[in-house]
Amino acid sequence: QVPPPLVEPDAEGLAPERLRELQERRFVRLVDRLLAAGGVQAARLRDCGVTRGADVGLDTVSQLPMLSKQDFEEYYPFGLRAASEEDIVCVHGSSGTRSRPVLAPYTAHDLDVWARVVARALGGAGAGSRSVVHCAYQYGLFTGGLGLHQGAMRLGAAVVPMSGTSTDRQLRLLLDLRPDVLCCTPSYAIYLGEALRSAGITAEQLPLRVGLFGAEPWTDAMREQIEELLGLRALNIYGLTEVMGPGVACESLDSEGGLILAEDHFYPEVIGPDGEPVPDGHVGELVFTTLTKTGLPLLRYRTGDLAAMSGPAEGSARTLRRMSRIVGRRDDMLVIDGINVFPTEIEAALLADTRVAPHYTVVDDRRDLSRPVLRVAVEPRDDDVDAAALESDLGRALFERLGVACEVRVLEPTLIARAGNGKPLRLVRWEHGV
Ligand code: ADP
Ligand code: K
Repeated sequence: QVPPPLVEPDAEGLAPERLRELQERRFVRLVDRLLAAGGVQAARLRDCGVTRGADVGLDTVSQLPMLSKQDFEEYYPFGLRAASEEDIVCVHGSSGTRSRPVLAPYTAHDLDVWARVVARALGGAGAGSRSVVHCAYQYGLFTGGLGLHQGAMRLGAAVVPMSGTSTDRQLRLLLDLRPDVLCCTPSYAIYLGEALRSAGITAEQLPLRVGLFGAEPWTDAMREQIEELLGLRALNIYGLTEVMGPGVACESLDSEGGLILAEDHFYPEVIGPDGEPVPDGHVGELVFTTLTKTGLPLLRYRTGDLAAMSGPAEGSARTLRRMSRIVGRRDDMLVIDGINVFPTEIEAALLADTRVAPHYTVVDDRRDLSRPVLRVAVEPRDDDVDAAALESDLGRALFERLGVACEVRVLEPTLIARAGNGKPLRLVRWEHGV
């Protein structure tokens, strides 16, 4: 099989030395932009003795300050913005901690770069201007829907913005519009596949050839299941709102299981627990520097996502480096249906209700791959509480705060499992096949 052609050969096929030169140049300009914008990133650079871009280089990037999700919380809503108000053309967001969403303002230039990296990802999956892209990521503040949407249009494909429309309608348009490309979360892909199967539609009747699935962690077991249910090649797409959205990295048909990083725009580092650089092939935390972003340029943003880096696939025309799938998180962030959920947020929602005792357990239940469920068990303060009313009130409060439907159970006092130290087990992960 012939590998799909490059969408941006000048970038995707750059020789390593040329890439490095480009990254250096962009990095110096980024630091100048950050210094000119003022704000916390400029102040931290000055504290390190950096007063102009020419003071820095990628060889010494590890000496520069890092940024984390806490900075987004502290400088909410737009304290990290570097472009003027006139130049911001849209805002996206995802969940943060302490009920403050993570907000990302984009300039027209940023949206252009984003569309281009997503177009590359789709191109690497074999899509082209004759493709029909069925986009079932959520449209809205979340970056998934509109991110894939803009990229598909940039490629010249026809995108169908399905978002979270009813399953019946998803199936109908899959059959009637004959899309060759499906984009959604991997758990939704399994859900759709099972729905098709129950409707008596076989994979052979479907026109789909390839899918870009991401926004949440998944495994090779899920990949096999999706490929079998839908009769397509299932590829992994990765990104995060802070850095851009989906398209930061993506598998291609010829990338052999690694996700090709758009490292001409997002300079990657992998660090260990003490911040020290981790060599290729070893897992550490991904840190990104946005080399070209103007609305929300980030110097050394700690993602919390754990992965390993490697070189390009042997003999591939795609010369940018690859990262492994995300193998875990540094913190205890959970991702349910693509939505990031922090256990501290669950706790805050529960303890805001005075009927609830400070003993609770959150179960991240992934036994059914197509329907990950967050189960929350609480103990009431008083025995005579109306359990049904409390369950429905807490379910509503959690949905409002997290954007995720949780299954809430009020248990008898003392029923919640305690660890050796007598404290409740706060978080339990219940994996598929366990
Ligand atoms: P997105 O729209 O890309 O999901 P968010 O900002 O809502 O952006 O969430 C980003 C987080 O989602 C990442 O930091 C990571 O933890 C998780 N994530 C996104 N894509 C993947 C993927 N392909 N595999 C594993 N985790 C992913
Ligand atoms: K996510």
